[in-house]
Amino acid sequence: MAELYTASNRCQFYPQGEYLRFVRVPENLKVGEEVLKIDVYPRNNLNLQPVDKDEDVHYFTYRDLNRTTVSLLLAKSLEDLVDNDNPRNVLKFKVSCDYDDGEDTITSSLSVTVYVEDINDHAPIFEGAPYNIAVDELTPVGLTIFRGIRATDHDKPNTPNSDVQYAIIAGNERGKFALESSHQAFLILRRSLDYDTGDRDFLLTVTASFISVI
Ligand SMILES: [Ca+2]
Ligand SMILES: [Ca+2]
Repeated sequence: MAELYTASNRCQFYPQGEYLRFVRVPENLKVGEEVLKIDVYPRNNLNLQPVDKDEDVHYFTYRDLNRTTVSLLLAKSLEDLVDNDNPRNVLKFKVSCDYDDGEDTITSSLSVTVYVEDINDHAPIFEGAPYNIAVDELTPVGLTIFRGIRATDHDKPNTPNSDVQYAIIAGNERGKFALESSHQAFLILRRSLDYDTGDRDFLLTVTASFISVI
């Protein structure tokens, strides 16, 4: 009887001796979906607590699966964390439960570090398009005639998911224009223009795309 009483007031995480769990989840994990399972039994007054930043713990909740196991679930969307000018990749919290030795309540806990992976879920968007550019026919070949083409991609900054590549895909059949590079969409005059022979209107189509790393 005494043993049963003790057991029901203990808290034990498994595997024993492990105090930190690391898990990777995609940013598009849905609210209510599982982040990870934890074996903890017996357990008393299980709860989630903050570690560094108070707000981190609000992204998670848990559900009892059975006597031995709980499922940690996503409670709040992760979508805005990494698709952000100041991306946050890591959320930390701890799972705690109480151990009552008959005199004192001792809390034992397992720290959880969640790494949020960016998904390529934004396409580049041109700013200020369409662009109208007037060029003098006497403009020397090689001159940069427009620096205003710019597209932004709201995926995680400084990663392949948000890097933009530019290309002229139509309207440049006579090769009059070029972009400085696939990363720098400065428009350069490649061949001389002659208004009298029909160089009057060019409708250039420029695309912006993310870099495929496949
Ligand atoms: Ca993207
Ligand atoms: Ca993203």
